[in-house]
Amino acid sequence: MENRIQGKVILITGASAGIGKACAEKLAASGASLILAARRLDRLHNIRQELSERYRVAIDVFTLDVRDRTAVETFSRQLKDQDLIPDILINNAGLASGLDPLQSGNFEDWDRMIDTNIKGLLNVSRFIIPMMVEAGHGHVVNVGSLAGYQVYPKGNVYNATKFAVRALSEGMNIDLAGTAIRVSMVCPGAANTEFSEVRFHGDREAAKKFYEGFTPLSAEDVAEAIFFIINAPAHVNIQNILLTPTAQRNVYCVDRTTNTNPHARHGHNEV
Ligand code: NDP
Ligand code: 8X3
Repeated sequence: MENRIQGKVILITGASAGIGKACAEKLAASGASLILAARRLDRLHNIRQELSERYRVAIDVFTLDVRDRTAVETFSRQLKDQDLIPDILINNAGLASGLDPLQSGNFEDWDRMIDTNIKGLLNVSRFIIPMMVEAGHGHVVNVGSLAGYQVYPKGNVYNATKFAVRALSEGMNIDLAGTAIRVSMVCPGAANTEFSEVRFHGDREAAKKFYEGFTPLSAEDVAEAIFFIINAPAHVNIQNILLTPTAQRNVYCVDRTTNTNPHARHGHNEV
């Protein structure tokens, strides 16, 4: 396969773990220059050191909370000042926080998810896309989810944020008609990252149980799909890839050899 990634400047939000980190590795290996952003700068420094030594590519790291609109604006100005105009933006930063029925939902969890997954994605897009428009080219990849297609019990607000990512991806694509800028989305099913640990507020046992009894996607599987999307020729826009573990046909149909999962007992992911 032709490598169209080489030499591209790629901004990845949420690059300190999971899918974002796997994208950093895959894209560095393909010769891209990377701009990595997340809140945990220490992790980004380690990733930069490891990848730049191994692949000899330029990597800039920035501490960034995508919820903080002023910080995102300052960040985008810094990029401009340093002539770091992203050819590709991977809007990956996101999380699930809590798993509660709507009627007893935790307000802080709601705010965290809405502020990160919807408003954070909007903040970054709002400041980065104009740079692409000015440059006359660009590609935005939004990380949606299978959870943006089907609602599952107690998923409520997380589901809503990922439905929103789908709507925003379509909206961005339409609004950018007439430009050369492509907008794509990747929608993974269950992927074994720190996602569940974050969702269960640091409860590693609960997180581990979620992935028991079937083979989930890995962060690298998702990074492969993103690579495929952004490596397409400029006239091709792969608008969406929905990928699931083979054992997961939809959010309710997961072929588990064990049924010890706390979600399964409550319906989500029950075969
Ligand atoms: P991880 O928890 O492993 O990684 C999440 C990343 O997002 C971290 O790098 C974290 O960095 C970053 N992040 C979270 N909040 C913020 C913030 N406010 N500002 C900047 N960065 C932030 O989870 P995944 O890799 O699995 O998640 C990545 C994306 O994939 C999310 O959008 C998630 O919804 C989506 N997804 C995940 C699936 C899964 O099953 N794992 C399936 C479908 C979609 P830091 O804490 O350092 O800021
Ligand atoms: C994460 C996938 O189905 O575990 O977006 O919520 S799921």
